[in-house]
Amino acid sequence: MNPVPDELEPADEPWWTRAVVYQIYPRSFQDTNGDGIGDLPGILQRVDHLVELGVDVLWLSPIYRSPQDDNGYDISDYEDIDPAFGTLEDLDRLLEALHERGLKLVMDLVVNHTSDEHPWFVESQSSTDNPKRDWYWWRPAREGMEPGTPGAEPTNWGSFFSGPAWDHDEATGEYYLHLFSRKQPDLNWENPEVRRAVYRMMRWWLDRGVDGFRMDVINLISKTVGPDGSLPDVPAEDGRYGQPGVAAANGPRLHEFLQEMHREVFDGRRGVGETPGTTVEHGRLLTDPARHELDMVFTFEHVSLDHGPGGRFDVHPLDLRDLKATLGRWQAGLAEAGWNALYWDNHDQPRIVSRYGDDVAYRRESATMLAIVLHLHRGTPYIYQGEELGMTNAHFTSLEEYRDIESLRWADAERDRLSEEQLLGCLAAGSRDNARTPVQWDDTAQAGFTTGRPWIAVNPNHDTINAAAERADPDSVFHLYRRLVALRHEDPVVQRGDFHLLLPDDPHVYAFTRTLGDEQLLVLGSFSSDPQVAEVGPGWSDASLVIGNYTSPVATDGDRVALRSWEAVVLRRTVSG
Ligand code: ISL
Ligand code: CA
Repeated sequence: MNPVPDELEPADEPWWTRAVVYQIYPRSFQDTNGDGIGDLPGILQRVDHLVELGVDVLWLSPIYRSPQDDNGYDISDYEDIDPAFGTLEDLDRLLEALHERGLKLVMDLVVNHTSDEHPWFVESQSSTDNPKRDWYWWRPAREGMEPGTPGAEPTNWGSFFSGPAWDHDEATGEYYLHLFSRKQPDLNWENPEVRRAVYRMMRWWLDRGVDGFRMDVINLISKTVGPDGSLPDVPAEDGRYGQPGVAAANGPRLHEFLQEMHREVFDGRRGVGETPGTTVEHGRLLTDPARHELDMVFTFEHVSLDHGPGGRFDVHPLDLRDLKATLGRWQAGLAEAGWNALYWDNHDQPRIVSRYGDDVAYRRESATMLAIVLHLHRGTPYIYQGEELGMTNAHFTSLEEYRDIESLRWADAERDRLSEEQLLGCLAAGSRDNARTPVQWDDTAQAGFTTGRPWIAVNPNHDTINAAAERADPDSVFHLYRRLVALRHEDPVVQRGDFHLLLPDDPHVYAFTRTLGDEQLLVLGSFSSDPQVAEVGPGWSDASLVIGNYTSPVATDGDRVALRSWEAVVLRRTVSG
């Protein structure tokens, strides 16, 4: 690796331009007490895995007290730990262990909604004149309709988890809004008391020592609401519920709320926003440092390109040209101001190697190619637990194996329309549970995850795909990820170089350059099992190899680079001004 000269490392570059984040879904990471559920002591026990990988930040999916209707994204106490995961003391111990090793801790912040068992909602629900009534979205039935009958909901918004986004409350006769499950009522951010309560809670965590927040569906906190408090219907087929996004996301007060949060809460500590359905233009406004809103955003566009009209359960083959165009647009749009979060996998996405790669014949090659391509973009890369081991989709074969509320509710809703075989096919391709099977540590009975019965089945392929095997093999997915993390730390071109997309029309090769001063990197990735030739133009034949996923040298011939099955190469040259 090139040493980093001081003049190339301006002091005003924020640390996350050099950082890699690791996401843990605690429930599936490491169990220590045999109840089959991963826990905080389990993370503490495995901190060395993070250190070995070299990552800088740990993002923890929610560990707060929760009825676990949506695996912790339904919080009933923001200032306590769910007993399934441990105690506040366990969290403090983990925080200390991370800080000792120079890692930061980012907590998941779920404040678009709470659990219906949160005391705020319990109060809000108790009567129409309760002081907290207005903390949530309560509305009467549609005019002239009998409350509780189909179609009488205040608007035609559908829940992201199937069915209407409104639930009828018998006791007070009104409906409350829940964009996710009925146990996840949406908070009303229009109410300043709600915002103050959230900021107070965030400061409480920062005072405890955490380093920042990943903000769940943060662009849903501002809804399109009329001066009289009315909420609009959305486009939908007659008698059906529509996608609520157009009315419930990216509302007119989003930027105002985030700037207020920044003023009230942050003192150098940071926030990253999860923003489904956000455009590049929004992304830039949200992350332009001059605006003091968020430090980076997760986009969903590049992980929705293989979805048909039926969404995540309607999966089609990827057209690589769409992927290049999409990520290229985000790179260009946030080039001058703003910052991208880079990811393939998280707890909501099927495993990338099973999706855009080939998890059968070319698992190692395609997993490493995908890693190289992603990590060479401009932005902060995220690694989701197991991705660094080349873990694959679950390949479940019966409905009983599924646990995810979104998957189960969707299957219920579609049962009349689709055969069991069709349901299973759609779930196998699209279910969030694909990412939620336990981390495969070794080849023993439950993959080293638990001594008990895991809450969700361990993937049987742990007999060959596991951390112990990956660690032992110098050419493994794991060791490639280690090299990529080191490259991000050391190479200013990887951190800050300008991005330029090449070969936009090539259906099989992903190609781009990164340029900083007179240093240029060429990144090539083949999305094919067949040999490919990339027409890269003159001047690369003497370039040096920075990183690749084959051990033997790369073949360059004049203006062309030959690529083997799922091969990725990164070349470096000096360009004269
Ligand atoms: O398509 C969607 C909305 O456009 C959904 O996929 C949704 O945006 C996404 O799943 C949001 O995810 C986050 O919030 C959910 C939770 O279930 C997920 O696990 C979390 O990552 C509700 O809190
Ligand atoms: Ca446990």
